[in-house]
Formats: sequence, C-alpha cells, structure tokens
Amino acid sequence: MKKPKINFNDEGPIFMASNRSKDNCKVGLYGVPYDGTTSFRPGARFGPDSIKHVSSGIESFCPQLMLDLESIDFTDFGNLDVPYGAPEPVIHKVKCATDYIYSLGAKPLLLGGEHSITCGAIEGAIKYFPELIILQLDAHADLREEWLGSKFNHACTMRRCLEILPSKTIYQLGIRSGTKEEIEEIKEKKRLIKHSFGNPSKELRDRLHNHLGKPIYLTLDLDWFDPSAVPGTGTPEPGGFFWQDFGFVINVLKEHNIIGCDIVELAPQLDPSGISSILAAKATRTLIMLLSIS
Ligand SMILES: [Mn+2]
Repeated sequence: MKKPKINFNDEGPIFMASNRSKDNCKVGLYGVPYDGTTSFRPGARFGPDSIKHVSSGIESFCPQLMLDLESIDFTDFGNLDVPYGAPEPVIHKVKCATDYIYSLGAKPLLLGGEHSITCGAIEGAIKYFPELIILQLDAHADLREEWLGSKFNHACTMRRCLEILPSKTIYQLGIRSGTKEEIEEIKEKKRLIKHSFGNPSKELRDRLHNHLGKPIYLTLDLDWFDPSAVPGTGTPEPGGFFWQDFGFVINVLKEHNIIGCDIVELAPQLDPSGISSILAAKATRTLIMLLSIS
C-alpha cells in the first residue's frame, strides 16, 4: 500500500499543558477517532475529544510519579484524519502516523478509537524496535482469527499484532473474557499474567523482570477496568479492575523501557456522569509521564 497523506486535524480540543508545535517533542499524542468495526455499542470515535475536553479538570501534577505535565515537552498533534469505513486504510494511516512520531525522535501515545488501531501502531513501532514486546491490559483476549467477516475487527487485534511481532511476545494482564480456544491459548502459551483485584502486580513484576531494558509497548483497553469505574465503553465486562490496580501496574512499568502506548475503547456518550472520560484523562496524564521517564 502506498504511503497515505498524514493529516492531523488540530482544530478540536487540546490536552492540558501540551504544545501544538512538534519542536522538542518527547511524547507525541494523537487521537484516532475511529469505531468502524465496533460490534456492540458504538461511540469510541468520540473518545479522543472527550479525554481532551475533561483534561483541564484534573491536576497537571501526579502524586504517584511526583511529576508535573508542565515540565514535560509533549505535543498534542490533534486527531488523525481517518476514513469511516473498513479498518484497513485506518490501520495503515495509524502505522504511518506512528512512524512519523518516531521519526521526530518522540514516543507515540494514541487515544482511540476502538482497539483495531493498535496493530497499526505496532507495525509503525517494530521498524524502530524489532525486539518489541507488548503488554495488553484488557478484559478480552482479542485473539479471534476473524470476526463478523473482518480479520481487522477490534476482536482480532492481538492476533494481528502477534502475526507481525518478530519477538512473538505478548503479555495479557488480567484477561477475563474470551472463547474457550482463546483462554486455553493464552494459558498454554504463558501469555496470561494473573492479576488479583486490590493487590500489587507481583506476577507482572516477575515476568517483566526478564525483559528489563527491552522496548515495551503498552495497550490499555479501558474495559480492563470494572464497568462501575468505566461504564463508557463499547464492550463492558463485569469483574474488572480499579484505579489503584492501574497504579500497581505503573509502579512496575516505571522501571522499564516503555516506547509507546495507546488508550482505547472510550465511548463517552455511554456514560452521562463523565467519570469514564475523567479516568481516561488521568490515565493519559500517567502514560505521558511514563513515556517521558523511560
Ligand atoms: Mn480489546
């Protein structure tokens, strides 16, 4: 496929404390307002703008990491212009946009959008980091071969990532939903990392210890959180995690070399309280900081 024209639309809201200029950019934030393969409750295309809208309501300082966004050089590039239809051209644009961010010497943070966009980011990242490994926080395994007639449906995104990932190393934290085959596979291949609610991520710490210094890409599907914490998502799954659990994960990841992240599946209009967007904005703040220190 030939290289598409990458165009960021920066006329919408901006994430607090960020720049619009690419000069000195260490972390490059961009939205991918796409939800074309959503199979249950649509609306993730509104996720990036909602995160940016509510971001001014949270502090720029993070007590966990003792960092302030005001002292980090990061750029909000706006939203990637994407066609609303089949996922393949969108994923290809995401690959090229991610490649562009790395070419600036910065690390990408994508705001989805649905989960299908992740394999575009991975394709962009492995050109720079062939040893890349992936950590997935998600309720669902996302390992279907195809779903509803598409190999690039959001329910297939980790299968597509595995196919292109040279290291074939994906860790899937606290997955609690999938087909019998998916769950058997992630246990058998030792991809599933157990995480129990309210406890430090001991198994995550132990498993990632073997990969100290290796490039890690973090994909955060917001349905990893419990639906009571994040009701604004397309495929909610009871029995999930809370902010404190995310804090435990960050405590592990801050020792590692995190080279890119995404936050996907926020469908803000499904949560009239707006709390889902606020949690997503706080997660965005945390991941900007994580990318800036690692
Ligand atoms: Mn997912």
